[in-house]
Amino acid sequence: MRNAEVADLLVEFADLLEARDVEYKPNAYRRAAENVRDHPRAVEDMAAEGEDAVAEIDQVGDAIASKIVEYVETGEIEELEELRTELPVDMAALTRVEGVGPKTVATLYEELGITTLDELEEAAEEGRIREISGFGAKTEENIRENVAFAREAGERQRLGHARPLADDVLAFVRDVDAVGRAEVAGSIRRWKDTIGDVDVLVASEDGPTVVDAFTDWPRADDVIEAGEQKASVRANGVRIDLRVVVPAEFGAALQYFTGSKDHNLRVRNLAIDEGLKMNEYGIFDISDVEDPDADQRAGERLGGATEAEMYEPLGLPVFAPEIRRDTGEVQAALDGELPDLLEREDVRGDLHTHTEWSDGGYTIEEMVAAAAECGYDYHCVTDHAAGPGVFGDAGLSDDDVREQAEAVERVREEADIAVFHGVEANIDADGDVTTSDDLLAELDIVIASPHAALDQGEATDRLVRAVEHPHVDVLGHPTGRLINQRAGLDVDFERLAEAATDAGTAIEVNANPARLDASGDGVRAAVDAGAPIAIDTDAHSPSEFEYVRYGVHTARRGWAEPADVVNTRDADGLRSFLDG
Ligand code: DGT
Ligand code: CA
Ligand code: CA
Ligand code: ZN
Repeated sequence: MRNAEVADLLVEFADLLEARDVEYKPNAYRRAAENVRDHPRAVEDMAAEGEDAVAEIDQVGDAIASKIVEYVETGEIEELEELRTELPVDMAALTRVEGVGPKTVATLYEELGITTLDELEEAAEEGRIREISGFGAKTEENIRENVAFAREAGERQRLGHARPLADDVLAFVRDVDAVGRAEVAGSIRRWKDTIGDVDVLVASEDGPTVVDAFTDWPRADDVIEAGEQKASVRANGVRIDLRVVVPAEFGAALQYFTGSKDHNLRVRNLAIDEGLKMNEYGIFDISDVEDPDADQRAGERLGGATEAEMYEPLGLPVFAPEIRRDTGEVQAALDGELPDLLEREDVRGDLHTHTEWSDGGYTIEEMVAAAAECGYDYHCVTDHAAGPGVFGDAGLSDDDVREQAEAVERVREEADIAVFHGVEANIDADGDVTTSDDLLAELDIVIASPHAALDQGEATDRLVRAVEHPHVDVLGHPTGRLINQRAGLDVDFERLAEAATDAGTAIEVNANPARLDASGDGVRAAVDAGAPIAIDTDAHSPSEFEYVRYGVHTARRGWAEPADVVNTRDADGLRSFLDG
């Protein structure tokens, strides 16, 4: 049983509770689900040790732990089965449609008997949804437009879900005696925000032995296919393709299977111009070959053991996988203008984090200590200010923030690193920042993020207003998207980046793997305009500091160099940015 299976069940539980208007509990189930999904241990094994073991997982309380144990032991959760009987729908698929939440699903079922995505699409096309009171033609149109997005979202995994599995399988195959080099390839090596499947490439003279070991990987739930040099398994809901090649052709295969297809096409065309042929077996001079297509290895072999051997005959460097996107990287290389990309070690602190004062799970002291543990020079405490889109009592009032300032001051006196205090304020539908200017003026740092009206479509003006606000230092998760779940705002990043440059406001790369917002394309616009960038984890617990790598690699997809990124500065450098 996969952790993903248990996590999906908890999400469904949350949705069914929400459909019945239950408060608070749904969010607890959702948070638990995400921590179960990516927990390094199999939750099944933990369940065998009892409820207490399961409750060790971050955000999993006793009640949820007991439901998980019930599922592992009996194959079902009684309470969930009852909820399903009352609302027998494909909740996961339906709620993937933008603008369709669990309560809408309940209404659609009660009014029209809709249970699946196909039925929803049909009802929208036949104009039956607008007939429901409170829905209207605009809602129906939205649903019709968003069904395709929802279908696609079901087929791709978030990077943050697939990447830890990829790391694990890579470590596992590297330990196999018959394996020489091993690397991931494909979209996972390019750190794309969603992943179709994980590609693993191994250099070995003994394919069958490697395939045997791979299909015995303990985390593999089932073997999809297994041949002499290739195999595919499924693990925690992710398909993993393994390919074994001889060492002399490893670089060629790695270059080929890393992609992207468009990057490879661009490079291959350069090769053709030079009378060369490159493919997954190597790079060849085919000027004396009559029929080069007859044999994939025909011609004079120029290289293929390493990626460098593949690119070098073309006068090209080994491109960082993140920028192999055919967005000008080949021309930049020929012009000697490739960026010197940001690295994780360049990041010296986090600008956006939460504590138990709002919806985080840990104290100010604990979060500061964890930041120091990461080797950071400073830490920023930015809990939610009350405002539109901040649920329940998670948002702090002005008085709360002032009280927290005193608490931060006490921690600051004992801390080994610099501590900055601020808030994550809210941008309303019109672009106003809803916290009072008086309070914002007292704080070291102000993040402003959209949390409400995330389905309004085009929102560039709204965000431009926010970055131009005199007290705002960082625009948090600009589009508000949730990968595979919510498309978020439509933003013209070129225009936003210009405004951010003029105002001296940083555009955030929110490194939470559900967000990766701004994405690589947004970062690229910021870099081109010269706008400052902030890489933030938005950590709600110490373990989430680890997300920084997703932020760094996303920024690299947008060609970010250390100088583009505010939090590569030391504490004094950050202070001068915030004061500027
Ligand atoms: P994914 O898995 O959908 O997230 O994206 P990729 O890029 O990992 O794609 P995948 O797994 O289908 O193939 C891995 C790489 O192999 C891809 O990036 C480029 C290369 N590749 C696969 N099929 C073709 C092809 O038909 N033509 C070319 N030129 N390259 C291919
Ligand atoms: Ca792939
Ligand atoms: Ca593949
Ligand atoms: Zn936040």
